[in-house]
Amino acid sequence: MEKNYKRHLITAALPYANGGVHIGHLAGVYVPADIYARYLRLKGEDVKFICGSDEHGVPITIKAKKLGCTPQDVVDKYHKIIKESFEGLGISFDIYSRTSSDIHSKTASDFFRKLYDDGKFIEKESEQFFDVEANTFLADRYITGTCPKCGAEGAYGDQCEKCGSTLSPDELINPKSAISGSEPIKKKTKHWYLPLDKYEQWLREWILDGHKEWKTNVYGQCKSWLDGGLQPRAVSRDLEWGVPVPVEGAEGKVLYVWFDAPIGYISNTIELLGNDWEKWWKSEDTKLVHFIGKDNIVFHCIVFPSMLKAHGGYILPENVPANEFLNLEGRKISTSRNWAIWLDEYLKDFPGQQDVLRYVLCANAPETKDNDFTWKDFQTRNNSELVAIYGNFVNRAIVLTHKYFAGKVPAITTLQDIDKEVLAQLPQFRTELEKSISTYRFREALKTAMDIARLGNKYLTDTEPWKLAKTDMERVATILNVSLQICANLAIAFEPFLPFSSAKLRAMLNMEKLEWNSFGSSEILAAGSQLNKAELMFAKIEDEVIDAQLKKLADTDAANQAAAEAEAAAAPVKPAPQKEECTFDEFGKMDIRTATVLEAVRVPKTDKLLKLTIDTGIDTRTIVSGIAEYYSPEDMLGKQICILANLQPRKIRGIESKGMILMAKNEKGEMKFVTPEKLIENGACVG
Ligand code: B3M
Ligand code: ZN
Repeated sequence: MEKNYKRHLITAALPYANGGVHIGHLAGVYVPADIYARYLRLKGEDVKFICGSDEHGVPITIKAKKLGCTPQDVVDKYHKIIKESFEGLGISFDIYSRTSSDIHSKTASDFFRKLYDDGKFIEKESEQFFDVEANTFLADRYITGTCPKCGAEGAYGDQCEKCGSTLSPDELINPKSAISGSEPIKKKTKHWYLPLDKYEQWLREWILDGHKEWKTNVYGQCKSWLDGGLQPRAVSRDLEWGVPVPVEGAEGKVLYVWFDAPIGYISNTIELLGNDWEKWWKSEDTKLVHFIGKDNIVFHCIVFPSMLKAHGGYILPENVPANEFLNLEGRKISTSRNWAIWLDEYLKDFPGQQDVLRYVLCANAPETKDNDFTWKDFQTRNNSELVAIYGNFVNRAIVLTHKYFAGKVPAITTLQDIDKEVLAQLPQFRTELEKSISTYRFREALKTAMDIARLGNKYLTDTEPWKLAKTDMERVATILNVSLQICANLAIAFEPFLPFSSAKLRAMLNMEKLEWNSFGSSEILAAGSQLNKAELMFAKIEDEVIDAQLKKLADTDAANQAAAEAEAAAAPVKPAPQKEECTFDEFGKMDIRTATVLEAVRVPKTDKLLKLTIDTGIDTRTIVSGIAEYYSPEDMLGKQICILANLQPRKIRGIESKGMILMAKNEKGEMKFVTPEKLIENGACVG
């Protein structure tokens, strides 16, 4: 049995303020969290929906360095973009603050200090990479080198972006500091560790025994972490940017970003509520739910709960409904390759169409597995679901009411069976929706809401009130009353999902407010009440609009490809490793001499071969050489070159080749022939 909670504290992962928000974030975290928060508010529950920017961590300092500004500049810029775009999409946070705020710094610092004072940490010295020139310890991301797995240059100390391997800085070949470019040394440094191993047993009981109802992907990840055994985790870093470690002698050290960020949920609640915050975090009748993406599961299910447990006095999350990932047009979303649809750009490109994106992202939410967003599907869902089903039904009901009853809700005279059947389904829809939403199955819930519109559409098609208008106005009145009651139910049912459309519909129906409690009723609109003018809720999206978006992606793709090619072209070519030693005698056996090309022709039906007639000083002979990709016959004509004269003759394409042209060849396969620095007679020996 679900406990009776007095309050609902809902958190959504704090986005890193080093970039914007894209559809992957939205589908995974913010749209479902917002649906859940809106639903509970509509039910009259006491809800606080908390979020903010995550403004610490190494990637932000790297971005600042790249842009030549301060980390604060970076987070100021993106905090604003993120906050405004969330507002634009109607994500209804009660607060969207930031972790560079003073309240946060104090809250995180006090939290650490309490754990420190209570002896909950282990202090440990370890050897870390240190940049002597820049006089600073190096975070894993700040060390680059050759990937030990794939040989790519520029792999980071935590990951190779080329082959995707997770690395530790010690594994890198030729590690270099990304700050000064110098070779880092190892230096001792002290850090504080949270001994997660000590919480393992407790976590097993709390999650594996106590929360079997968690989503399988979440439960499964927790189980595999716990089965693998937990290790103490460092909660501090040698870094300038972050919340300073509040311990004497800890200058130059800050809290690890994953230690301070979840405390951001608490500090943002404090900022929102002042002294009233505690009952939201410390009272057993508050239900805490974290909405996150799957890459954050360990931090929200294992690390943060252990921190809360170590601190004492805090409640724990009742659920962590993490989602999987959303792909874009069949490919993984990548911020560095700009393979994404950014929320701020969407809002500019599709003004007034926030609900279309909300609808498509919820309908496709990666709840149980990774899912794909395509622009075609976006168009189809808009045109054949939002426009053709929901919008069409509402429009018909309201327009007909204006036509036949001057926009006044007509009264019911007698209900026929078909009317009763339709109305009887409304409370059932409510029960279904409640069940789906409270178990975090938002796609299913959205489908149920759409089924109400489907029902309405079918009802109008079956009863055809426009045909009855000449003969039976009483019947028309009943049908339209029923239809309008369905519209009112739709306005409520869809509010958590499509708040902009619900607001429009509510205005058209002249409903004072939307309340979940009225959902299921067939008497939401009083007979005789006046409707407002019908307005279009959704507009058809034309092919050109979709094509423009697809072109944007194709351009991104082309730009990425060009950049990759330019990078490959600019990459220094590594020389081949030295061959095995040879003796002086072995070398002396080779007859290398100068020669001049007298004739040159392509070997027919080959791309690579030239047949060269050579004056070697001692004879005129034929050599077949695989240089045609780099030199045309005209290029070679009359050139003085060097040859290996005493190479055993061999037949190439039926032509006897006596000797070999000496070419300098790099690892990319590019070739240049070797030539004496000044002309010399043919047959001069090289050695
Ligand atoms: N900023 C990671 C992320 O955006 C991180 C979440 C913090 S939640 C406390 O994926
Ligand atoms: Zn690699």
